Parts: sequence; structure tokens; C-alpha cells
Amino acid sequence: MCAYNITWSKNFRTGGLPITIHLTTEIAGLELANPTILAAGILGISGLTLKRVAKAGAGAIVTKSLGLKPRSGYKNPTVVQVDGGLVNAMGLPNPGIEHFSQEIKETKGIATPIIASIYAFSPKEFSIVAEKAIEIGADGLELNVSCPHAHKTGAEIGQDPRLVEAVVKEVKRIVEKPVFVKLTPNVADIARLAKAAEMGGADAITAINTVKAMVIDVETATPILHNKIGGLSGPAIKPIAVRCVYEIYSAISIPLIGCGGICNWRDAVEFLEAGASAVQIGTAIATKGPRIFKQISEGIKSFLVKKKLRSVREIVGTAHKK
Ligand code: RRO
Repeated sequence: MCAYNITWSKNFRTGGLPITIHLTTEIAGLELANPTILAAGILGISGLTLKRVAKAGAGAIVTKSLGLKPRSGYKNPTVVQVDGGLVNAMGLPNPGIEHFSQEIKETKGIATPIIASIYAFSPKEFSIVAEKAIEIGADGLELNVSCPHAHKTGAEIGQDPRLVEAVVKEVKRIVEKPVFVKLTPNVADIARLAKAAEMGGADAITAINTVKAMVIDVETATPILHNKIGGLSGPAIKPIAVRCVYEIYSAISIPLIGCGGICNWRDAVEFLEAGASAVQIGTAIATKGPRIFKQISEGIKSFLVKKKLRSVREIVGTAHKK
């Protein structure tokens, strides 16, 4: 469990007694070996890839967003590379929650918590998908109320505080396991949405999903994505995500998980200082591969040693004191 915890054997502050550095992180009752989490939508679609990411050192794993029924998603092109990231409009492709049970079964034996990202079109439907996700073995849920280009779901729900509260309430009525709520940055006041989720009973907030975006081929004057509108992820959105985490931190008392453009340990520490207790990594896996989880954990550990701190907890929210 504590694979990345280390001990200083010679410590002068404690008169020579060893000091243990803790990377272990607790989020809403879930024990993570370290604060790095696989973000929804990347490598989270099969049991095999979930296991691969766990072995690579992620502290927890979020699946691709799953709905009540199978969905094929939008036609190609669904992803385009831009300066500083990717713009995607996949269209929530997934095999449906029932079919995913097979994939979760394949992860049996791994200690890494698996969080099912789920979406639905109404509070009632959210609770049905939530119940099934727990039945098939998820350790927790992340409610996707933030996909920027879906109709009658995603951010169309997540932009309305009353709907967000209603969705979370309905899910929490049915489910005892931890429920995270993933928010959209495409709103005027993200802290208001976070508060609404907390009021509904959310156990943690994930901030942020992708930023609504578009790319046009200049020569042919044609929108490149088949869906025309998509969501921007990657380093380009990191300052937006850090600002969102910073704003939400002062507004709520449940834990926050930072997400958006994290590529290295410095990015991760920036999110922790803004108020996140853990970080999700997505787009960077496309360029750096799953080894990024260990690299970031090692980097955080070295940062703690350099600052003479003992736990990740000691960095969380420190930027608010300045
Ligand atoms: O599948 C997608 O197109 C998608 C989803 Br569910 C999401 O939450 N965010 C995003 O950028 N794309």
C-alpha cells in the first residue's frame, strides 16, 4: 500500500529518529497509496488497461464514463491535437454499465480503488446507473455532470446548481460508497456548483472537465471534429484548472481532486497548494505513458523531503495562506 513512502534514516530534527514520508492519501474514506489518479476517459475502458495503470503506480483509477445503455459515440474525427493539448468530442462512447461488469471482474486482486465515472439524463437515471456500478464492484463513483459537448447530460446538467444538487441527492439516497462530482469550468461561478454538489451530499469534488473548444481547418473552412464543438484538455488548460481548484477550496469543506493539464510533479504540487488533496492525470498519458504516475509520485516525495515535510496533507491549500 505504501510503496512510495520513504524513511529518512538520519534526521537531526528528531535527534536521529527516522521520519516517515507519507504519500498515502485518504479521499472520502478511500485509501490511496499516493495522490495520483487516472482521469476518466483515458485507458479506463477495459479491465486490461485498468490493471496496467494500477501496476504503473496510480493511487486510484477512474473508468471511462459509463451510461445505462451502450453508446457508440460521435463519428470520426473525434480528437485533434492543438498547441498545448487535445480537443476531443468522443461523444461518450461506452459499452453500457451492465457490460462493464466483465471489465471490473478482470481487475480482481488489485488493491487500487476503482471509481466508476457515470453519466445519465436525469437524477433518477443517475441513481439507477449508480446502483448498478456499485453492484458490479466499483469502489466509488464520479458523477460526470461536465462533458462539454453532450446533449441533455454532462454540462447541460452541471451548469444548473439545482440540478446538480438533485442528481447528487438521488445518487446518495441509493449508494453508500464515496461519490465524487466532476465539475465543468464552462460556468461563471464554479464554486457555486461545488457548493450545490456538497449540499446534495457529495463526498468529494473533481475539478475540472475539459474546456469547450473548437478547431477549424483554414484551407477548407471546415470544423475538424465531426461534432464541430469539443473539449480542450492538456497543459493549455492548467491555469484555468488551478484557478477553479483555488476558488472551490474556500467555498467547500469536502475534499477536492484537481484535474487539467498535469504533466509532471511540479504541476501536481501546484494543484495541491491550490487546495486539491489528490490529482487526476489524463492527456499527459498520451505523450508520457503510464509511467507518469510513478514519476509524479517520486517528484512529490522529493519535494516533501526538500521542504522537510512528512505528508502530502501538509501541502494542501498552502497557497491560501499567502
Ligand atoms: O466522451 C467524451 O466525448 C467526453 C467526455 Br464523457 C467528457 O466528460 N469530457 C470530454 O471532454 N469528452
